[in-house]
Amino acid sequence: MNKLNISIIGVPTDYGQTRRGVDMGPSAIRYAGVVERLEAIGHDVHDKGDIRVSQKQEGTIVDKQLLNLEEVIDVSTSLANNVNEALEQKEFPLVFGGDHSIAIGTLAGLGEHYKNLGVIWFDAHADLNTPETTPSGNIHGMPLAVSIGLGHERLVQIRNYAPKIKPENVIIIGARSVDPGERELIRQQGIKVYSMHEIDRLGMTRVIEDALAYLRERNVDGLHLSLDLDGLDPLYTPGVGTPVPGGITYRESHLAMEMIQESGMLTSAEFVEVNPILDEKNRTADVAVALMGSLFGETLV
Ligand code: EXY
Ligand code: MN
Ligand code: MN
Ligand code: MN
Repeated sequence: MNKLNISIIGVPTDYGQTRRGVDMGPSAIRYAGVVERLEAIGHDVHDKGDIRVSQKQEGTIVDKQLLNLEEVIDVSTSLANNVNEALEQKEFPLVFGGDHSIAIGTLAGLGEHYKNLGVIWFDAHADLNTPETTPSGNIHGMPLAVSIGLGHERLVQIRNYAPKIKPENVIIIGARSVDPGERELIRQQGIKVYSMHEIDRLGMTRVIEDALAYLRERNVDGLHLSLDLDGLDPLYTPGVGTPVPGGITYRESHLAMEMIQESGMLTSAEFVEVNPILDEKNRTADVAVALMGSLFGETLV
């Protein structure tokens, strides 16, 4: 395990969806002991605290296809600047949500530093909706579309460049709730998806082996893990805003983390959608921290 200089950035936002509580995700993850856990592995951990999330701006026009657009733009811009700064200081950005719309900011902060960034999107959902295809208007269902350059211009252009990542460098793992518009985009853009069906048939070992081999063939110069805790089965992570039964098991997710760690390819990560209000005690944050232990080299023996 090579020692990392980890920079923790909290993003206490719930603007990407409508269920209260996910803005307390960063506190729940800290409460679950993430700093001590990563230091115990031997890493240098800098908790940079939370980015400032503005109050809901009253009186803005409500766009039903893009709820809280102004607030999400603000959060994404601030987060992108913080992630960019962490990279400039040669630190490893580790971002805690907050709902999955934060990935717009994380990827905007990462994108300029890589020519060919690989992304593993661990999620029950594809998060590939656009304002035209979204069934809810919730921007946490759009971050992957925005990051490949599709969606509202002011989200796509955070930090004044686009796209942040290339669709052929994205791999979605755990999908089991994908909307019609997202299926269309997956086909059109050639995005690689290992749904729960593939995981059942191939097994997680083969899925991760194939995924990492695919990214190596694409000569990625970095690997970002965007881990949505709803990718796991709600039996293990009940404290999420959009739970979908029939997900990834506790051990399969640890195996995935351990294999990503062994690959030596990981350059940044974010853990999102922890909602302590919907949780049983702090279970979902505890799982998130345990997964980070495996991702950052905690040995089993
Ligand atoms: N696909 C649905 C929508 O766009 O509203 C549900 C999205 C859930 C998004 C969560 C973060 O993964
Ligand atoms: Mn340091
Ligand atoms: Mn998601
Ligand atoms: Mn999800």
